[in-house]
Amino acid sequence: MAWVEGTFIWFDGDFVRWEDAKIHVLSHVVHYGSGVFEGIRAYKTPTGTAIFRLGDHVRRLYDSAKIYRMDIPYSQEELTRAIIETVARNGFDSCYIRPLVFRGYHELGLNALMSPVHVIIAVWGWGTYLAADAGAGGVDVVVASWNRIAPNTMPPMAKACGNYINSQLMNMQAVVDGYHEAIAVGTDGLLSEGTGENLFVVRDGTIYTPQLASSILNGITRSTVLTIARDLGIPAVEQPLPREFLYIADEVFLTGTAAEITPVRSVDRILVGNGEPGPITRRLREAFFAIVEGRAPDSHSWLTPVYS
Ligand code: PPE
Repeated sequence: MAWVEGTFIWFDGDFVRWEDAKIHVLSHVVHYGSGVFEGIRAYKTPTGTAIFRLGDHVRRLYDSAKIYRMDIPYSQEELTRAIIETVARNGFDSCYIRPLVFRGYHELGLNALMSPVHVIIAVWGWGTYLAADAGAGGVDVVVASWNRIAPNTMPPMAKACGNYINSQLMNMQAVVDGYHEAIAVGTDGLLSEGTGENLFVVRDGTIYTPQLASSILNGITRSTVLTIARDLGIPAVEQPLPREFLYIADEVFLTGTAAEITPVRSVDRILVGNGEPGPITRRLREAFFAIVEGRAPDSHSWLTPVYS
């Protein structure tokens, strides 16, 4: 995936140069994973750069912080403006945006409440996330031998730094064994999600995705796909899904801000359908990119212009 550094990072209200955005090695977050973050994309549109579903991402950031008792020292409106300014200041046509709220340096020890809360916003160029050929042929995934974090251990709905140590175990297993990505099942044995993506399965013209209680992040691309499916008249349901549903699916795809809509070519080396991206995946991808790139009407008010 092509990664292009930004120039300025917003750090507690000021812009600092990329190479100067540093924290102490004894910051709480470094030792205990005590941070929450977002991943957002801005796209090039015919009328200028626009940020996709900015309000929903900011809201989820505040939800994640609330779950972890972190008081963000800015209002949602202030942070929203800061995100727009950071994109503008770095001058990208399209980019990935990473707001991060984290506990900083005070004293170590598990009591998190004493550490100061800091906020940064970074942006960078990020191309295709999962594999160079993801758009064309799709990715090969494996069902991980690790389980997804369970609901009463670490809350999956909070997009917290520490959650991703679980994702890393699965992703490393997949990559070392020659797959592009892993799919997690929950401790109940039912399908959950990818390491950084939500999961969709298509069979007989209906779209299925695990429900919120299946240890998933409440993905904004997931919600976008469900909404587009409704708009296109494709039936879509959220429900518990057994693992073997993947093997008999007509189509499987992953969704995420970074991954966008990525077709899955095989699961555990079993081909999905005939191994080509299916018609529903292709329709959803086309509709998704038409909206984010400003080629279709923004009927759900999902785009925030950066330069207005
Ligand atoms: N599940 C997980 C665990 C997850 O991390 C993401 C986003 C999603 C689902 C999809 O959510 P949404 O982006 O709202 O549609 N993963 C982010 C982090 C990727 C990374 O490598 O860092 C992302 O896609 O921005």
